[in-house]
Amino acid sequence: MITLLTYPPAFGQFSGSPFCIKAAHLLNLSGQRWKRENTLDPRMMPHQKLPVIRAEDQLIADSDMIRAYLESQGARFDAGLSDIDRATSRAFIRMAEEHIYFHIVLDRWANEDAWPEVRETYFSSVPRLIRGMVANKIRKNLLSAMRVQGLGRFTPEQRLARLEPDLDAIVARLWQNRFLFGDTPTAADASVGPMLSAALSSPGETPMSSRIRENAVLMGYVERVEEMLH
Ligand SMILES: N[C@@H](CCC(=O)N[C@@H](CS)C(=O)NCC(=O)O)C(=O)O
Repeated sequence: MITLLTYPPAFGQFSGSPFCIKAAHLLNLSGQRWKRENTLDPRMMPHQKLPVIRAEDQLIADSDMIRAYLESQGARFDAGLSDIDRATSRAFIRMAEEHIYFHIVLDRWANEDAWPEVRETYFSSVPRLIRGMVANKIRKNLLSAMRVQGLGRFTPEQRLARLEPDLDAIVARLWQNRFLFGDTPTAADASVGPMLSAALSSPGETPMSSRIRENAVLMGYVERVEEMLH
Protein backbone atom coordinates (compact mmCIF):
# COMPACT_ATOMS: atom_id res chain seq x y z
CA MET A 1 0.00 0.00 0.00
CA ILE A 2 1.19 3.55 -0.74
CA THR A 3 1.96 5.83 2.22
CA LEU A 4 1.44 9.56 1.87
CA LEU A 5 3.87 11.47 4.07
CA THR A 6 2.01 14.67 4.77
CA TYR A 7 1.82 17.61 7.11
CA PRO A 8 -0.95 16.93 9.64
CA PRO A 9 -4.46 18.39 9.50
CA ALA A 10 -4.48 22.14 10.14
CA PHE A 11 -6.92 25.05 9.92
CA GLY A 12 -9.79 22.57 9.49
CA GLN A 13 -8.19 21.00 6.40
CA PHE A 14 -6.78 17.56 5.57
CA SER A 15 -3.33 19.20 5.85
CA GLY A 16 -1.78 22.63 6.37
CA SER A 17 -0.17 22.19 2.93
CA PRO A 18 -2.27 22.51 -0.24
CA PHE A 19 0.32 20.35 -2.04
CA CYS A 20 -0.29 17.53 0.46
CA ILE A 21 -4.04 17.92 -0.14
CA LYS A 22 -3.38 17.76 -3.88
CA ALA A 23 -1.45 14.50 -3.39
CA ALA A 24 -4.34 13.04 -1.37
CA HIS A 25 -6.75 13.91 -4.20
CA LEU A 26 -4.47 12.36 -6.81
CA LEU A 27 -4.18 9.19 -4.73
CA ASN A 28 -7.95 8.99 -4.37
CA LEU A 29 -8.54 9.64 -8.06
CA SER A 30 -5.94 6.99 -8.97
CA GLY A 31 -7.93 4.28 -7.19
CA GLN A 32 -4.78 3.06 -5.39
CA ARG A 33 -4.97 1.99 -1.76
CA TRP A 34 -3.11 4.42 0.46
CA LYS A 35 -2.70 5.60 4.02
CA ARG A 36 -1.38 8.78 5.56
CA GLU A 37 1.56 9.31 7.85
CA ASN A 38 1.82 12.73 9.45
CA THR A 39 5.03 14.60 10.06
CA LEU A 40 5.88 18.23 10.76
CA ASP A 41 9.53 17.74 9.87
CA PRO A 42 10.45 17.33 6.18
CA ARG A 43 14.22 17.53 6.73
CA MET A 44 14.82 13.83 6.00
CA MET A 45 12.76 13.96 2.79
CA PRO A 46 14.42 13.97 -0.66
CA HIS A 47 13.59 17.68 -1.30
CA GLN A 48 13.15 18.63 2.36
CA LYS A 49 9.54 19.32 1.43
CA LEU A 50 6.22 17.50 1.58
CA PRO A 51 4.26 15.77 0.14
CA VAL A 52 6.22 12.59 -0.43
CA ILE A 53 4.89 9.11 -1.07
CA ARG A 54 6.45 5.83 -0.07
CA ALA A 55 5.71 3.26 -2.76
CA GLU A 56 7.49 0.01 -3.49
CA ASP A 57 10.18 0.99 -0.97
CA GLN A 58 11.04 4.22 -2.75
CA LEU A 59 10.39 7.79 -1.59
CA ILE A 60 8.85 9.92 -4.32
CA ALA A 61 9.00 13.65 -3.63
CA ASP A 62 7.00 16.44 -5.26
CA SER A 63 3.33 16.32 -6.13
CA ASP A 64 4.02 16.36 -9.89
CA MET A 65 6.37 13.41 -9.54
CA ILE A 66 3.73 11.67 -7.44
CA ARG A 67 1.31 12.28 -10.28
CA ALA A 68 3.81 10.86 -12.80
CA TYR A 69 4.32 7.78 -10.61
CA LEU A 70 0.58 7.18 -10.31
CA GLU A 71 0.22 7.60 -14.07
CA SER A 72 3.02 5.08 -14.60
CA GLN A 73 0.86 2.70 -12.55
CA GLY A 74 -2.14 3.22 -14.82
CA ALA A 75 -3.91 6.32 -13.42
CA ARG A 76 -5.56 8.50 -16.08
CA PHE A 77 -6.39 11.78 -14.37
CA ASP A 78 -7.35 13.60 -17.56
CA ALA A 79 -9.13 10.78 -19.37
CA GLY A 80 -11.41 12.11 -22.08
CA LEU A 81 -9.85 15.60 -22.24
CA SER A 82 -8.87 16.97 -25.65
CA ASP A 83 -5.28 18.04 -26.29
CA ILE A 84 -6.40 21.68 -26.00
CA ASP A 85 -8.06 21.01 -22.64
CA ARG A 86 -4.95 19.20 -21.43
CA ALA A 87 -2.88 22.23 -22.39
CA THR A 88 -5.28 24.55 -20.54
CA SER A 89 -5.25 22.20 -17.56
CA ARG A 90 -1.47 22.46 -17.40
CA ALA A 91 -1.69 26.26 -17.36
CA PHE A 92 -4.34 26.24 -14.60
CA ILE A 93 -2.19 23.93 -12.49
CA ARG A 94 0.80 26.23 -12.90
CA MET A 95 -1.32 29.30 -12.12
CA ALA A 96 -2.54 27.70 -8.89
CA GLU A 97 0.78 26.28 -7.76
CA GLU A 98 3.20 28.98 -8.87
CA HIS A 99 1.03 32.03 -8.26
CA ILE A 100 -2.00 31.55 -6.02
CA TYR A 101 0.14 29.43 -3.67
CA PHE A 102 2.48 32.35 -2.93
CA HIS A 103 -0.46 34.53 -1.92
CA ILE A 104 -1.35 31.83 0.61
CA VAL A 105 2.23 31.80 1.89
CA LEU A 106 2.11 35.58 2.39
CA ASP A 107 -1.35 35.48 3.99
CA ARG A 108 -0.01 33.02 6.53
CA TRP A 109 3.57 34.11 7.14
CA ALA A 110 3.53 37.87 6.50
CA ASN A 111 0.24 38.66 8.21
CA GLU A 112 0.86 39.76 11.81
CA ASP A 113 -2.73 38.89 12.81
CA ALA A 114 -2.45 35.33 11.46
CA TRP A 115 1.13 34.67 12.54
CA PRO A 116 0.55 33.59 16.21
CA GLU A 117 -1.87 30.84 15.08
CA VAL A 118 0.32 29.87 12.13
CA ARG A 119 3.39 29.66 14.38
CA GLU A 120 1.63 27.51 16.99
CA THR A 121 0.26 25.21 14.26
CA TYR A 122 3.39 24.74 12.16
CA PHE A 123 5.87 24.63 15.03
CA SER A 124 3.88 22.71 17.63
CA SER A 125 6.53 19.96 17.68
CA VAL A 126 9.30 22.43 18.64
CA PRO A 127 9.76 22.75 22.43
CA ARG A 128 7.94 25.82 23.69
CA LEU A 129 11.11 27.34 25.17
CA ILE A 130 12.77 27.72 21.76
CA ARG A 131 9.66 27.73 19.54
CA GLY A 132 9.51 31.51 19.07
CA MET A 133 13.19 31.74 18.17
CA VAL A 134 13.11 28.81 15.69
CA ALA A 135 9.87 30.01 14.10
CA ASN A 136 11.07 33.62 13.77
CA LYS A 137 14.30 32.55 12.06
CA ILE A 138 12.44 30.41 9.51
CA ARG A 139 9.87 33.17 9.03
CA LYS A 140 12.60 35.73 8.32
CA ASN A 141 14.21 33.45 5.69
CA LEU A 142 10.87 32.72 4.09
CA LEU A 143 9.89 36.39 3.89
CA SER A 144 13.19 37.26 2.23
CA ALA A 145 12.59 34.40 -0.23
CA MET A 146 9.19 35.98 -0.96
CA ARG A 147 10.90 39.30 -1.71
CA VAL A 148 13.16 37.48 -4.16
CA GLN A 149 10.13 35.72 -5.66
CA GLY A 150 8.57 39.18 -6.06
CA LEU A 151 5.12 39.06 -4.49
CA GLY A 152 6.67 39.93 -1.13
CA ARG A 153 7.16 43.48 -2.44
CA PHE A 154 3.46 44.02 -3.23
CA THR A 155 1.01 45.89 -1.01
CA PRO A 156 -2.15 43.92 -0.07
CA GLU A 157 -4.12 45.98 -2.64
CA GLN A 158 -1.59 45.25 -5.39
CA ARG A 159 -1.67 41.57 -4.47
CA LEU A 160 -5.44 41.42 -4.79
CA ALA A 161 -5.28 43.16 -8.18
CA ARG A 162 -2.71 40.58 -9.33
CA LEU A 163 -4.85 37.70 -8.10
CA GLU A 164 -8.29 38.71 -9.34
CA PRO A 165 -7.80 37.76 -13.02
CA ASP A 166 -6.73 34.27 -11.86
CA LEU A 167 -9.91 33.88 -9.83
CA ASP A 168 -11.95 35.21 -12.77
CA ALA A 169 -10.33 32.61 -15.04
CA ILE A 170 -11.34 29.85 -12.61
CA VAL A 171 -14.90 31.20 -12.39
CA ALA A 172 -15.11 31.38 -16.20
CA ARG A 173 -14.38 27.65 -16.45
CA LEU A 174 -16.94 26.86 -13.75
CA TRP A 175 -20.00 28.67 -15.17
CA GLN A 176 -21.00 25.61 -17.15
CA ASN A 177 -19.22 22.89 -15.21
CA ARG A 178 -19.19 21.28 -11.78
CA PHE A 179 -15.42 20.84 -12.12
CA LEU A 180 -12.86 22.72 -14.21
CA PHE A 181 -13.12 20.39 -17.20
CA GLY A 182 -16.63 19.00 -16.97
CA ASP A 183 -18.73 16.99 -14.58
CA THR A 184 -15.93 14.84 -13.25
CA PRO A 185 -12.78 15.90 -11.41
CA THR A 186 -9.45 15.88 -13.24
CA ALA A 187 -5.85 16.67 -12.30
CA ALA A 188 -6.50 20.42 -12.47
CA ASP A 189 -9.13 20.15 -9.72
CA ALA A 190 -6.60 18.36 -7.51
CA SER A 191 -4.40 21.46 -7.69
CA VAL A 192 -6.81 24.38 -7.99
CA GLY A 193 -9.37 23.17 -5.41
CA PRO A 194 -6.86 22.79 -2.55
CA MET A 195 -5.30 26.21 -3.27
CA LEU A 196 -8.71 27.88 -2.95
CA SER A 197 -9.49 25.87 0.21
CA ALA A 198 -6.12 26.77 1.70
CA ALA A 199 -6.69 30.44 0.88
CA LEU A 200 -10.06 30.30 2.67
CA SER A 201 -8.76 28.41 5.68
CA SER A 202 -5.79 30.66 6.55
CA PRO A 203 -6.33 32.25 9.97
CA GLY A 204 -8.12 35.60 9.88
CA GLU A 205 -9.88 37.27 6.98
CA THR A 206 -7.63 38.47 4.13
CA PRO A 207 -8.46 40.30 0.88
CA MET A 208 -8.02 36.97 -0.94
CA SER A 209 -10.24 34.95 1.39
CA SER A 210 -12.96 37.65 1.34
CA ARG A 211 -12.85 37.80 -2.44
CA ILE A 212 -13.29 34.01 -2.71
CA ARG A 213 -15.93 33.90 0.02
CA GLU A 214 -18.14 36.45 -1.72
CA ASN A 215 -18.22 34.41 -4.95
CA ALA A 216 -20.90 31.70 -4.93
CA VAL A 217 -19.40 29.89 -7.94
CA LEU A 218 -16.01 29.55 -6.24
CA MET A 219 -17.55 28.57 -2.89
CA GLY A 220 -19.70 25.85 -4.48
CA TYR A 221 -16.63 24.52 -6.29
CA VAL A 222 -14.48 24.50 -3.12
CA GLU A 223 -17.20 22.53 -1.35
CA ARG A 224 -17.43 19.96 -4.16
CA VAL A 225 -13.66 19.42 -4.25
CA GLU A 226 -13.44 19.20 -0.44
CA GLU A 227 -16.20 16.56 -0.43
CA MET A 228 -13.98 14.35 -2.56
CA LEU A 229 -11.78 13.74 0.50
CA HIS A 230 -14.67 12.70 2.76
N1 LIG B 1 6.66 21.59 -5.83
C1 LIG B 1 6.35 20.92 -4.59
C2 LIG B 1 5.98 21.96 -3.54
C3 LIG B 1 5.81 21.36 -2.15
C4 LIG B 1 5.92 22.44 -1.10
O1 LIG B 1 6.17 23.62 -1.38
N2 LIG B 1 5.77 22.01 0.17
C5 LIG B 1 5.92 22.94 1.26
C6 LIG B 1 4.65 22.98 2.09
S1 LIG B 1 3.28 23.66 1.18
C7 LIG B 1 7.04 22.47 2.17
O2 LIG B 1 7.15 21.30 2.49
N3 LIG B 1 7.89 23.39 2.60
C8 LIG B 1 8.93 23.10 3.54
C9 LIG B 1 10.12 23.96 3.35
O3 LIG B 1 10.20 24.67 2.34
O4 LIG B 1 10.99 23.91 4.22
C10 LIG B 1 5.22 19.94 -4.84
O5 LIG B 1 4.49 20.09 -5.83
O6 LIG B 1 5.09 18.97 -4.07
